This record gives sequence, structure tokens and C-alpha cells, in this order.
Amino acid sequence: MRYQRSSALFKSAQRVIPGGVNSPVRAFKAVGGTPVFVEKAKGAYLYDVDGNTLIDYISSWGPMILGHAFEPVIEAVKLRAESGTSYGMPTELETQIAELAVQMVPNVDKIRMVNSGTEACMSAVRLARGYTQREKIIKFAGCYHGHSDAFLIQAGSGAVTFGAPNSPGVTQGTAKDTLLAEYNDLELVSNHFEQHPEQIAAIIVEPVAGNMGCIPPQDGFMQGLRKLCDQHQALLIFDEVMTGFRLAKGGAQESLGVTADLITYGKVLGGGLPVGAFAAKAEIMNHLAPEGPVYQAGTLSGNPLAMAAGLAMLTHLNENPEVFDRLAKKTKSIALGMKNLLVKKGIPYQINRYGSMMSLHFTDQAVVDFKTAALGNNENFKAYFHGMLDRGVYLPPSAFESYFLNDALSEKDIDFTLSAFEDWLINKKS
Ligand code: KE4
Repeated sequence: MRYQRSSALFKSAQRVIPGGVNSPVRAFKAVGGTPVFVEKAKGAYLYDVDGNTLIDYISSWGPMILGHAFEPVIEAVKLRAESGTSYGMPTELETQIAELAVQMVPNVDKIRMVNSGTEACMSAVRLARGYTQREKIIKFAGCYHGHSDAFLIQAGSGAVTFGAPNSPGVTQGTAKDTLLAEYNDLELVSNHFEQHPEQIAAIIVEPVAGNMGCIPPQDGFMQGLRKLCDQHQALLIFDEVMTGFRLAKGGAQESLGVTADLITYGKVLGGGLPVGAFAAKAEIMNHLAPEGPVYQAGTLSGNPLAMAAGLAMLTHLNENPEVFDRLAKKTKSIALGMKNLLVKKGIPYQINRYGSMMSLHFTDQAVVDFKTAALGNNENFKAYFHGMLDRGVYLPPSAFESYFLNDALSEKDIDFTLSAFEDWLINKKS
């Protein structure tokens, strides 16, 4: 597949944008090669600047659950734009999408819109700290909650430790309040509560992890976190930026049957425009300014175009809940198709899958946390990524990401994907 124009555009971009991209994962650092520049997208397809058509399995990292340029969303944005793009004043539209979101997800009375998943998670942690009057939080190695300081904390030596910053600019002062544990391991979490009685405000967790590949919670893990939070009067924060409005109408809370105290959203909620949000029972949300003392604000929060896009997206999902099962079935057929081909070829692999999220790992060990996710053979992964790209299939450019299927994918697209995979395997250099 030709990439001349992408290469030229990447060179110009690098002169004026750090790394040539506005978000690092787009730069292909984990897989090498030149990032693909997109001209446009429609349905399940991306059209790059070199005239290549690609079947899209990242769906803009989640938002495009109904496929690109979904007509009702486009129409809603076009119509709304004619009335202006931002006012800095309240609109009825914000109440309409808030009412629908609160009706669709369990266990929340109120929701506050922000402009990204990072902002949603950052604000949810501040609210949890303000509400509980405690300072520490527990997060899990390999879970990603956006780039605010409290979350850019990597496990130090050993599995459980005080976090050490994994990005310059994050201070020790911040790191000391973030305690780390391993996904799918309750004992480590319990130890933290024992060692820091009445100091832990919240656990923040991806209820289905999607930032170390896709890692579903093992039976009892989410239920165990719920129980530990109840025992120690800490809040359970579900980071549903990926899973919200993707796994089910009610997201992971509905799909797993576990309720959280604070839930963050993004991606699908904005229909592809910049939206994040956090929600909880009124008892918690009423601590937020201007009602309560916990401050949080945003010039473009509740932006009318973004709300129009999100409302069109949520309305369609709310009226057509069969989308969720249909997507899970498509994901299952891809996973089973790949599995049969990999077994035939005798290549060690793991395929993790939950709903319309999945990932392929080249390792014979079950991938259940960050440590085991890191055991994947990255040379194989790079060859797989580029082999599929050259055959017209766009996958996440890192083994530490999840696929996000969209409802525009047809049976023909799935057959095409599996034939491309088979062709790559046949021609794969060992
Ligand atoms: P944003 O600030 O990127 O909107 O959301 C941060 C975030 C929070 N929580 C979860 C569970 C997330 O997955 C994300 C962002 N996801 C990444 C994909 N792994 C966004 C892609 C990117 O960084 O460009």
C-alpha cells in the first residue's frame, strides 16, 4: 500500500507539532513506520491521503460505535452549527442529553459534562477526595485514566508500591498519594486499605481494561473492589470512558452487574466531538461547585455542537439497544476466526474479548494484568500490524490498546479481515 503523501504530511507536521501528532499513540512509535494520515471516513472505512481504503478497527479509539459520519450525528451537528458554536451560557440541549444519559446508566442522579476523558477522571478524583476528606487513591498498573498527574504513576519495584512518577513533571508530592495495585488481584488492594486506614478516598479502575490490550475482570474482581470500598468507606470510581455506552446502554455497570459510586464517561458520549463527563448520586454530585465546595469548571463544557452530536448518538443507542449484542457477535466471529487460523499455524497467542472490545497478544500466557500483557512478542505484533495495514485493515498501532468494533462493519468486512489475516500468516516470515 502506498504512503507517500502520508510520509510527506508527517514530515511537515513534525516541524510544527511535537512528534507530528496531537496525541502520542498516533505516531506509530510502538510499531514503527509512518502514521497514516486520513482524508475522510465513512461507515466502517477510513480513506487515507494516498487513496488507500482501510477497514477501521479503532473507531477513533471508541467514539465511532455506529461507524464514521453516522447520518443523524452529522445532521445534528450541521443544524446546530447554524445557531452558533458556543455561548458560555446554559442551553436546554445540555439538560436533554443529561436526562437521557442519567436514564440510560444505573445508579446516578446527576452528570457534569467536561471536554475529555482526562478531565472527567481528574475531576472525579477531586470530587471523591473532597467528598471523603481523604487524599490517597488506588489505581492499577496498566490502567489509563488520561494524562493528569495523579494517574501518570508507574509501579516502582515489585507489584505494589508507592507510585513513582513515570513522566517528568509529575512531582513526588503527587506520586505519594497514588497507590498502585495489579489488575485482577484483590489482595494487593486489601493490603493498601490495611496499611492506610481511613486515608484512601477512592479506587479508580477500568471495569473492563482497554489500555493494556483488552483485559476483562476475572470473576469476583469487580465485586471484590465493591466490597472493599464498602468496608473502608472509600468510593469506587468506574472509569467508563471506553466502556460507557459501548458495552450496553448502562455500560459496564449494567454488563457486569456491579454498581460504582462515581462513573466517568467520554468517547461515545460525545459522538466524536470532545466530550467527557462524570456522574454519581446527587448526595455526591451536590458537593460540586456551584452547589458545593469542590471546584470544577470549563469554558467549553456542554458545548452545543458536542451536545448535539452526543444526543444524536445516545438517542440512537437508546432506541436500538440490539446494537450492543450485534457488536459482541461480530467481535466473537473475528476472534474465533483468528483463533482457528493461529492454531492451524501453531503460533502462541491469546485473544482477549469482552463485548465489542478485543485484543490479540502473541504469548502463550494468559493476559490478565499489565505484567502478563508485557510478555507479548512485540516483533510479531509489529509484523502483524503492518501486515494487516498493507492488506487494508487498520488496527490499533500498539499491543497495549484494544480494538473497538463499530456497527457499520459488515459480514463482508469481517470475511475480508480474516482473509487478510490468513494471507499474512501464510506469508509470515517465522
Ligand atoms: P481522553 O483524555 O483521551 O479523552 O481520555 C482519557 C482516557 C480515560 N480513561 C480511559 C479508560 C481511556 O481509555 C482514555 C483514553 N483512551 C486512549 C486510548 N487508549 C485515547 C487515545 C489517545 O490517547 O490518543
